[in-house]
Amino acid sequence: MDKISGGHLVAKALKNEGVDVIFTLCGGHIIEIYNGCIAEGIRIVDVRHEQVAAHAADGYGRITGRPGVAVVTAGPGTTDAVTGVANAFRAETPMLLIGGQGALSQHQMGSLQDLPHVDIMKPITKFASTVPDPARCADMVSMAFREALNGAPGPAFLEIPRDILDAEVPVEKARVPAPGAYRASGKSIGDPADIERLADLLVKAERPAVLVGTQLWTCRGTEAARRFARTLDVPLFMNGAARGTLPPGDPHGFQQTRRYAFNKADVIVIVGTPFDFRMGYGQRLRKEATVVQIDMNYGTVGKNRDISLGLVGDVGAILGAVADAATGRIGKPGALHADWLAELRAEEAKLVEKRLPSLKSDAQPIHPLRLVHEINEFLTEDTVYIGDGGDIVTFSGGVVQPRSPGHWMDPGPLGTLGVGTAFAMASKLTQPEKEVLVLFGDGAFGLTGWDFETMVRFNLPFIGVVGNNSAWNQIRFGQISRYGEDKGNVANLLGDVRFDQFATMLGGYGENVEDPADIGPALRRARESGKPSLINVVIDRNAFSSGTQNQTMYK
Ligand SMILES: Cc1ncc(C[n+]2csc(CCOP(=O)(O)OP(=O)(O)O)c2C)c(N)n1
Ligand SMILES: [Mg+2]
Repeated sequence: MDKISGGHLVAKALKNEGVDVIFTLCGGHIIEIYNGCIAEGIRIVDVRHEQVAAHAADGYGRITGRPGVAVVTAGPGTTDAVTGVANAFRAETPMLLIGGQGALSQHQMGSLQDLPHVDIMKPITKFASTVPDPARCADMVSMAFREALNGAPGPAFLEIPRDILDAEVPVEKARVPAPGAYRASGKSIGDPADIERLADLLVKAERPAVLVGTQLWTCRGTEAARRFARTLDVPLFMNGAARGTLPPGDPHGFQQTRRYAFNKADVIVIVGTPFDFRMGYGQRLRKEATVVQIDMNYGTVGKNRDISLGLVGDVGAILGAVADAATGRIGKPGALHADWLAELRAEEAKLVEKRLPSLKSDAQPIHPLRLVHEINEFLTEDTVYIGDGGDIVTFSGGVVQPRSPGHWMDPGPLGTLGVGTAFAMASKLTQPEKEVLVLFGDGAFGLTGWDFETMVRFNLPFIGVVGNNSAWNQIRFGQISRYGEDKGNVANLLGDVRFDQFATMLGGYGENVEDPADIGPALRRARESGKPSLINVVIDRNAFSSGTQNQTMYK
């Protein structure tokens, strides 16, 4: 009778889900999973900190649409990964964390690295469980995937005790769900009557405004959103991973006038992003406006703010269906809201004009806006932009425009510093033909920066830029404005670290930049080096983004 181990069954289930790489840091509890991965041809990428493994799985989930998988050992391996799982939870990313555990036969006896992992993970996952039997290993991995992809996606956690992973069971005793046979499509459009209502609302609207968020990318709804915007002639604002849905310069794409539009609009449609702090909990929308919310998650619709209409389902499929429903009702195509679009375009131009001097500033230390402007100029259609930092990334939000959807990555609403290197790793492993540029804050880079070495070891070239103000500057602003200079510069100043030298020490490419004219050439040399790189850019510590100055994140 053929036998198979629990660890090998785990790998079989990963393979059936289309997982081709796991992110891990080794530990005695989990080695049988490695053995299974070798047998199944799944790549093993080993990092230097479990937080990075979890963030990389989060990144993999965002980029591929398939759950990313991190495998970490029991106890500290699992607790180190908590932040990565939590980040994926708030960002609604599908991922699976597998944690080791002491042998079931020694349950509660005080085995090495024993902790109540499932209890720890419960509040930050959609599903968390122990695997109680080797024959259930593949079955429970597929169960975890189904739960991770249920509605708006999120992380799942499985704890697998060492004796369960190591034990061998007869092959015919183990359930191994077949590829494509244990999950359903979630591409629903909700109530068809509501599709008609929304089409009607938008055709009759005078000043509509539409915001598309990360779920649009999760649903791969780019084409539907483009068709929706063009058919209904509505302005589209893009958020999170939906940035790039319309390329820069598109007549329906707007970046600077969101607040202006939300203050004046008569119909506002919010797609795939919750009314959380980024939206002022829904309070930054004109009171009298008709507000429509479309989301994958039933629990998000109507939360924090009353709405006129809610639709739940695949947000791309819904936008496509609304465009179809509207097509027959529109007279002259493309002219439905021409005056309103022209008004927004003029306002947009005014705002761009106003900050132009800072974008072009020759000041030293370098103005942060000059740095992000240079980065925006440098991006190609195939550059994935990753923001990992405080104020420097807030600056970039108003300037950097990715040329394609899914080419903007930020932590999401948990605001976790330290995602950058891991997201770059996930990107270069899954789409090596794409360039990756990460903008780090100097504080953020330090949190997980040792995995720069992993990028070197696996030959994963990327362009890293450290906006170096030797401070945790986004927090420093709030402290100074509240307590004054004397008591405000507390616990927020960092040393002047030469991150370019850190890169070269680890076998990468590095340059130090203090003159703004050198930013562009340094970026190009980093691109040409074909190595993981860090350009250390010394920026002005006393320039703050308007978002930080208004402390909008705390309002
Ligand atoms: C893991 C984590 N710790 C702390 C914070 C709080 N925080 C938000 S922004 C910020 C400062 C970031 O500094 P840096 O990365 O150097 O960027 P800068 O603001 O200086 O541009 C801090 C500490 C956080 N968001 N995440
Ligand atoms: Mg800083």
